[in-house]
Amino acid sequence: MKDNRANIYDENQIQVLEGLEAVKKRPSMYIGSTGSRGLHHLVFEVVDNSIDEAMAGYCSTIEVILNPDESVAVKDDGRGIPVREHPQQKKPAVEVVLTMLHAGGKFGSESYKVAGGLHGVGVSVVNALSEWLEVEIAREGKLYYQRYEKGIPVTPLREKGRASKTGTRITFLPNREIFEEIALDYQILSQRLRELAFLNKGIKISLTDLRGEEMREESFQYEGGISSFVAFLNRKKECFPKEPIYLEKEKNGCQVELALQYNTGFNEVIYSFANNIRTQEGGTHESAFKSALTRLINDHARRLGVLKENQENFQGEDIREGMAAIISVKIMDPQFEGQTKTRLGNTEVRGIVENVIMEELGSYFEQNPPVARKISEKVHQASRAREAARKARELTRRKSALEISHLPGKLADCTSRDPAGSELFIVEGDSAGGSAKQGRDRHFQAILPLRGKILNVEKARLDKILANEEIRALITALGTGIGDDFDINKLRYHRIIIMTDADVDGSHIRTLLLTFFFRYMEPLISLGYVYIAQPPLYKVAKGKKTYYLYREKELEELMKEIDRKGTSIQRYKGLGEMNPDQLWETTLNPESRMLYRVDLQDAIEANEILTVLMGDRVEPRRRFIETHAREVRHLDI
Ligand code: 0RA
Repeated sequence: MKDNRANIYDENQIQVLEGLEAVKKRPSMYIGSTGSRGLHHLVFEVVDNSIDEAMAGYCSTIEVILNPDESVAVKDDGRGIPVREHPQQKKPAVEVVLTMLHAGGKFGSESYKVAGGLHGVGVSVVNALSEWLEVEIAREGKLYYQRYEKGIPVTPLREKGRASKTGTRITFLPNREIFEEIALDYQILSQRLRELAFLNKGIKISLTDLRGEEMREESFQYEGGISSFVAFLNRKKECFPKEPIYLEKEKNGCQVELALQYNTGFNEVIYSFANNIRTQEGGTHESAFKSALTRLINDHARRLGVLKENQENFQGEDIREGMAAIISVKIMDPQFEGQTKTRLGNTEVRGIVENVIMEELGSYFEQNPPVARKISEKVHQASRAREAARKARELTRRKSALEISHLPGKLADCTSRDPAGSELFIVEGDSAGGSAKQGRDRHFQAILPLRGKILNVEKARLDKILANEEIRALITALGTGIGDDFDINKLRYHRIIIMTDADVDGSHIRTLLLTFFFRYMEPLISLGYVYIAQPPLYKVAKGKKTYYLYREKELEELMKEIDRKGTSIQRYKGLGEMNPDQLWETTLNPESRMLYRVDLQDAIEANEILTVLMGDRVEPRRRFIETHAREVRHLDI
């Protein structure tokens, strides 16, 4: 943007707020962090000043040079920072710019410049956080020089020669006492400088790295601006139109630029910018673009007969499928809002952008009917595909009485969302459940405690079991639905581990669960997703050593091996007797636990057992449980 007004800079206009002590004390307040981000921010801060010169129409080349001593030079061919004495401060204006916070004073509302967010804090912040900084200015036929250390001038501003051109060179070494690391990353700089070159068409920005054995250099200059940016984003794809659609217009002091191109993929990529700052959270410019585009495409699709009278409008997401677009605005006083201050809030921008796009893109479509038709047809396809997908989803999503959408409250879920690595422990009793919740590895182990209540349905048939709250919680936790609606692809854990006490009640609960899985979720069993945890039967302590024993035979063998003197043997009666650490060590930890994988035969047996259990004669049932409760089979996986 060429600023044709007379040179209205006046040393008076630099407003002085405060010195640099505050910046040195709390650098993160000004540059976000003292890590890599903050470090690179220093360079971008200086570059932004040169870009401001370019946006005002006075600068066409910016060079960034990384020196072997880790200092960095940013050189531009702008007007040069003013050097005459500042009337209030009684020192050269450049010194005011470099030593006083917010001393930018570039006639605020009359040129586009970066403001708000992390940007626009001023070069004085860079000076404050540098071990040293040297400035060279070519202006009014002379060359000026001044050096600073930690933000304090160590030389006066000196004339050191004549100059035929104008411009500024700022060279600085970030202060090692402030930054964790002062080595700049070539890639980070290169990426942003390329972006700035796209966003400010025609400006040449170069990056030279003199630090390594071999010099490295890149130069960015795009006559096509953001149109080249879109072509760059789509460079590996098949796209249309061949040249991205590009429009640019200034309206009410707001400069609007849009570039867009479709590719044969399905992703939507929109990058929006305000005053060269990426607006990650969008804002008024981005939403205005989307709604204008939706309206235009629908209008044209109707006019071209792609959309029939009885059909509904295409939706935005169909219109943007496979689209890469950049929307960039430059305005006087950008308001950055949102969590990360990357949403443009200016309300006046909405109407301006909508208007510019309706007019400019509208006339593009009118002048290029084949493009309008091709886009309409592509959107039509996207819309049909989406509709088909929706119908398919609905068919498989038939609501069953048992479908509960949110996870049960007592489930302590794992953080991983990868079913293949996730485990669900179904734990008997609240106390063992509590220990298991504390002892587990919450990344991949989920705990669902089951109350004894399930026992009360002893005599009930399975439909009653299904009505049981505990079972319902289990179904929701698993995620698969049941019966006809069962969908193994929705299973949330590939190991479902039943963890009950080695007593009569435990065995009963296990039998009920296995029968339930067998009848209603059979694939879980045939695919080998169901396991039975094997808690230890004994804990034997001798001196500093502890043995956990999982079988009677192991106890016998151990007793033969070791001296019984000073040995304590504890027989575990239930899971509740173990503290969380012990439970982890013996039953949860994949490195040390024993698991038994249930097979179809087990499930069939469980089913038969249950039939006996549900019989009316109490005696055989009791005997049955007692004999089977002690039969624990072991099979390591
Ligand atoms: C204050 C006023 C003017 C320009 C600048 C600062 C300026 C700062 C930097 C930092 C790096 N390069 C820069 N170029 C310019 C306006 C000067 C005028 O009206 O002549």
